[in-house]
Amino acid sequence: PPPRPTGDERAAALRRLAVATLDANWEHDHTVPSRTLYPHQWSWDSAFIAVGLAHVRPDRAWRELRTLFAAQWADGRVPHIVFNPALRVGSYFPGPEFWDSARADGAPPVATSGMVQPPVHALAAWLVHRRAPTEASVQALRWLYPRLVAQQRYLTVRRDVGGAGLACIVHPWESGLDNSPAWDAPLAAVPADAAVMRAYRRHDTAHADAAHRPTDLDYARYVAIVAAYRAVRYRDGALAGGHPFLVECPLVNAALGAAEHALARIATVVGADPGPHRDRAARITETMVARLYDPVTGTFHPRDLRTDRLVPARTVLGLLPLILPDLPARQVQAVLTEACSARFGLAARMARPLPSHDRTAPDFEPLRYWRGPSWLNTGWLLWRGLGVHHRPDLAAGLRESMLELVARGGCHEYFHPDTGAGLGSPAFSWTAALALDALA
Ligand code: 9YW
Repeated sequence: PPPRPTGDERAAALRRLAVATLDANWEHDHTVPSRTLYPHQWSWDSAFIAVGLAHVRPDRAWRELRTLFAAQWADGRVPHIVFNPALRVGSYFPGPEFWDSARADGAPPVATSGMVQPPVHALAAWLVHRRAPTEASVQALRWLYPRLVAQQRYLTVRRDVGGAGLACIVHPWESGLDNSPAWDAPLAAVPADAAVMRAYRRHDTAHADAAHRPTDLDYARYVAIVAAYRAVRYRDGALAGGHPFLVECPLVNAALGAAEHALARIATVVGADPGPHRDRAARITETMVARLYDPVTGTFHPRDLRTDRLVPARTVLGLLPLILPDLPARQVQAVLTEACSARFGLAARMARPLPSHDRTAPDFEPLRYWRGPSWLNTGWLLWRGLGVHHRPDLAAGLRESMLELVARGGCHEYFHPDTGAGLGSPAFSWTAALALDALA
């Protein structure tokens, strides 16, 4: 066998690969997640990508965020996809013609989707500035700050369907973990027929193994939910009255709370008052503990607002509230216990990568997208949470496991949770970006 590379050699090779991947995926004013599968701009991808770009091209990191926020809607929503008008029709499903954002009030001139993704952008903006603070980064924060505040306001006011101050997602895609088992129970109530998909041409299954992707029945439901939201032109006023999918997601709300903490820091740089951000952050954390934490399982779960019940599935989503700096000690301990259990296998020396779903569950699927495989972004969020809550031993174990995945498999979209083999797109931007950040 060839000699094992030293740590320095591994790091240098990894850095070269990550930089080359981000360069190849750069498209004028933003980065595509993957040239084949996802050729437009995605919202939370751009936040992770900016965190990585900050280490090599801070100018591009700010450009990435500016391009995304230039497509923000008048009501403050940051769309989950900004379509590249130069691409031919049919390069992604569902494309601009399906979303039809032009007919919605307050949509930007460029075509976008009508939904959101986890609001990790304020955290990203803060990390980009902290990595390379310059006059240009202060200017960039000045431009972004009111837009980030509007994004928070949209989520906590217009999307507060439950009335408790948390944001509600109206589609599994808004969680970023499209086909997570977390959505099975709420989705089962959405009427749909797999035959619906005969009317559409899926693009993903032409570029990726269908056995790894959401099923046609999943897609039929995804399409039915978008159709319901599109029919009211993406207005949120009537959601409570009958929208088919209404869920409070632990990741989206943890990101919301972490964003207020980041905004408090950004506020001090741009000369605004950090106080209201700190107050809102404290309220979000308290409300999450009251509404999404289950003392019996010792982890966080989504709340299905249509039944007012917690979803029983134990997925990686339940661990991510650890990114909240003010999470009380009891919940920190409980989440660490869950993370270190056989379900997720977190350890100072990890035997296998962190899975996206409980590996002891009967519906754990090692190859199917968010139902088992390991993803770098959820690993990175947990890694940050371990840093925030002073667990350098576990943080080091998780970091090593993430870097080893990329060093062996390349910048894949996701990885086999047992073997670490690379799966999905082989040149995926957030994998490259977050590896760069973990290396630094
Ligand atoms: C799809 C772009 C997006 C991510 C999502 C991920 C996937 C789109 O890709 O959704 O067609 O499946 O689930 O989190 O932002 O990388």
